[in-house]
Amino acid sequence: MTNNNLTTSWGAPVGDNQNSLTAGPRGPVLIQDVHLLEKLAHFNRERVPERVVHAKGAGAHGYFEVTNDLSKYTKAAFLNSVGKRTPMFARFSTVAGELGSSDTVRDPRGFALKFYTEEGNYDLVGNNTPVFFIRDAIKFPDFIHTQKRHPQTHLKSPNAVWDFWSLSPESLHQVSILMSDRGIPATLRHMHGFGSHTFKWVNAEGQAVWVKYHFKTEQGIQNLDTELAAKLAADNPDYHTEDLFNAIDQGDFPVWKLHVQIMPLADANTYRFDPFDVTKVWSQKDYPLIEVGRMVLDRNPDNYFAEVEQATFSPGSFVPGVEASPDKMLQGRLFAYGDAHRYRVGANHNALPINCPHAAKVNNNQRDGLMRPDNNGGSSVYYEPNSYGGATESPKHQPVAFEVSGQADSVAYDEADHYSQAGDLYRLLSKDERTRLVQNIVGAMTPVDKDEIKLRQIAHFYKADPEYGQRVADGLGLYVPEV
Ligand code: HDE
Repeated sequence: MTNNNLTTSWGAPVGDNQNSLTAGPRGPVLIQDVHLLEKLAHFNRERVPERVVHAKGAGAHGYFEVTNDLSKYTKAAFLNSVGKRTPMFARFSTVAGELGSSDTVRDPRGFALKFYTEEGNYDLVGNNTPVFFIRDAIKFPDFIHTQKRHPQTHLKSPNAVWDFWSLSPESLHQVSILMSDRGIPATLRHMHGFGSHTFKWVNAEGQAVWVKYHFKTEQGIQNLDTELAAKLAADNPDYHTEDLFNAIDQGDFPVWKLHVQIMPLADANTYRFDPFDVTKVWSQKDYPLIEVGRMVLDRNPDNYFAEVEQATFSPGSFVPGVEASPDKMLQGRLFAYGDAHRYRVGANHNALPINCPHAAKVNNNQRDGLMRPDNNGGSSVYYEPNSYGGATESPKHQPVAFEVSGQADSVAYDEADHYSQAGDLYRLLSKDERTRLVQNIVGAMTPVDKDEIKLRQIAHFYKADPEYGQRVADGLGLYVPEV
């Protein structure tokens, strides 16, 4: 029976954990109290940098089960054969708040999924909304600056938020979703999830299609009203985190149904708008939802830091059968996430238990780097090509070739319609939902101290739907000159 001695990090038993080693009863403390030294030093280093966005989050383990075999569209093994189950880990998060911020803020929710497939880990790093505020990665740091704190006051700045959005009209669709009831989900179990971007699926014959992912909550959509959300933010800032943990702990496992929209490759050239523009959804009349499977979360983390804080998801963690689309936001993210992980968790972040591919064997020539926790490849061959039986490339897993053309240039999206889908959304809402949408916007815009910003934003609402713009203007007590 192993003893239960308290030990140092080098495994030596600790004699006294209550009293520092001192010269005489009153000290001074002796520097040779190595247990004291180590304990204080490690305590100083407990925090790793929090995520620069999506810092506050909750995670859970589960599985994905195929209910409809789509191998005609993708050769991804985990999506083939009905009944197949793949272990997975999910992390849900807010966007702008710091690690200790409230769960019940008005904010998109991160919906990050890691599938431990037999062909490597596949990460789908989406949100609970199908679109995003911007559609070029180059604008992301500026956008997030407006969501964070003012550099002087260290306070949130409605001026910055609405100045940026009113000068970036492509944000209108996502702003309308954010300000609607869906902006504050009742729990993390009662919201949908989306891949948001367009991706490419490739089947075993090398034929490709474009694809969009939709995770529909089986719990049903439920949202928090603004007042209750504000109260919870004060009384229980971890309300969503607690709800997810308790639901799973009590066996009330949340389930999402995965559907996809499939677009034939050639349609991208003729569709009425750029299908890679992540501020837009594809009409489900044009590309209906096709069932794929179900995601069940049925196990809580044993340790939050080890499994949730150290989890690293990347939109670039593709597996055979899933590839990138030219979506400029997705392209930017293919760099950003790996870079963030190397900075935040270290170059060997994928060797950590939560991130390592349990169902596939890592076999490459990456060696060394800070905190390498495994045997670093042992004495195996450490370069390629080689004639000593080392890892070899497998040409059949080369991403499918595709045409690229055009001048190298910095060009805006060829699409100036920022309004029709935001207007469609407004007209889709019930009377009460519209009233709450307008109230939320008026509440958020009232502190803005420049009418120029307010009027510029109202003009966008107005172009989406005249009633939408007029009601916001009335709420703000502003006269809207003919737009
Ligand atoms: Fe993120 N995003 N993002 N994002 N994002 C991060 O990665 C980034 C975007 C999303 O639970 C960061 O590890 C850029 C869209 C989620 O760990 C960072 C752009 C969508 C999570 C980053 C975007 C997301 C992140 C911060 C513009 C939905 C949390 C720390 C191109 C489709 C994942 C980190 C988790 C996290 C970069 C836009 C969702 C900085 C550059 C669009 C769910 O790498």
